[in-house]
Amino acid sequence: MKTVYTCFCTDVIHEGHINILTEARKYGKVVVGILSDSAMIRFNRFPTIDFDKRISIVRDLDIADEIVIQDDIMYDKIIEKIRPDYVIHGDNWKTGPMKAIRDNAEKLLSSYGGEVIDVPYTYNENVKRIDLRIKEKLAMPEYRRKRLKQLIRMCPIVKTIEVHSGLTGLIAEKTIVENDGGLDQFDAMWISSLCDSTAKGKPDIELVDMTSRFRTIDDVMEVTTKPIIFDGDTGGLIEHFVYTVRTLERMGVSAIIIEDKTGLKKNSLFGNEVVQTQDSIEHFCEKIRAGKKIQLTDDFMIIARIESLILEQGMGDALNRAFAYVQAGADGIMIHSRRKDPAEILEFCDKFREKDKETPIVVVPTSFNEITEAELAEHGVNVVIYANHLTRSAFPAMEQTARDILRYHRAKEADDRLMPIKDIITLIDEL
Ligand code: SPV
Ligand code: MG
Repeated sequence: MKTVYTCFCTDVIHEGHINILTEARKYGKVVVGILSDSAMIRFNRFPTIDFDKRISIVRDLDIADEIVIQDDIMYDKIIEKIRPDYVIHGDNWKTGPMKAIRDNAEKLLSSYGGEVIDVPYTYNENVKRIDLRIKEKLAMPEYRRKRLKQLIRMCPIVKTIEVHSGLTGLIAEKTIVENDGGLDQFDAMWISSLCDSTAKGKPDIELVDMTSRFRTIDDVMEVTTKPIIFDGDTGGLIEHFVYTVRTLERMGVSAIIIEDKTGLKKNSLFGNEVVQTQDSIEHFCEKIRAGKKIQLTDDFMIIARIESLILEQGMGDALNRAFAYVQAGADGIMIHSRRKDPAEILEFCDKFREKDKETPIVVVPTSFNEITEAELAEHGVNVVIYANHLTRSAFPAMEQTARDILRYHRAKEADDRLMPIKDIITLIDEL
């Protein structure tokens, strides 16, 4: 009896899956792998039901002879374990990022005479509707809000990219790459005060008011499902901050990061080149406590951002503040630096972790950009934020186009570099 293997990473079984299983039956004993949560989030979506439930929906079908767990996106370990004669999959994995998975399976199978079977992928109105419902569920506030905490538990490091509009939200949502024999995508989105202000042509001095910042969140939320970390600047007056927390929590934002500065806030990357005042520990703790007291769910996180290294107040001050803020109820600590060398960030993380193994640490490696995610994770960092990179990549490209049109008195020279019109008009999915 031959063995046929297929891997499922779905929350809902539909006719496409039944079709694969029915086909598989024709070839022999059917083994179904259920992809683990941590592998699923690297190339697919976040699961809307838990792992045990995903196993039981396949078991209830009563078609599989055996159910196994597949821990990795790539098939190396599972093929070594069960040595199937065939791996069967919908033919949608012949193109796009999933092609890397197919290539991997085919290569492994061919080493001992096994084969890949591609069955026509089922995509009809019904499947489309199911797909859309899963996406919509993931975008609902109660599902989206708690996802950052879930990701912090599941991922070695939560990868977060700056967004400031529906379009940049779509880039964060949909970009998947094949790299180092795996697939990868961003886990979360950062609504940066710098980039939200810059997109409106305004300085990053808490000038763009909260109503307008909420509007940006709404634009992003309309077209995405991933969790949002909101840059709340100083959080403003305590009396105002509690309203901000309430609104963000209701919208389904996962976390606000507030920085321990007071007065006219300027962007941290200016450091001491401009006048910036650090808040007192007592007052900032009061702000954290007020925010924690007002929130209604356990899902929402208030993350305290420490500016001591930016303002050259020393490592001792940074650590004192970190422990005080955690004591006041902060759900995470963001430590910032504008040095190119990550040494002070790593020293902070190591010293903080000596005493606190749990509280999530967030870093923003804009200046110390040579350090890798794996190195940060080794020092206990849980969330990495690429805080301004989509804005900084778009601006020079747009400026170059404007210059070229002025220089050549026509658009041809610029156009050759641009996204084709056909691609732009089909970029956005329609319902
Ligand atoms: C932002 O992105 O607005 C931040 C991070 O606050 S930084 O610009 O590095 O201060
Ligand atoms: Mg900011």
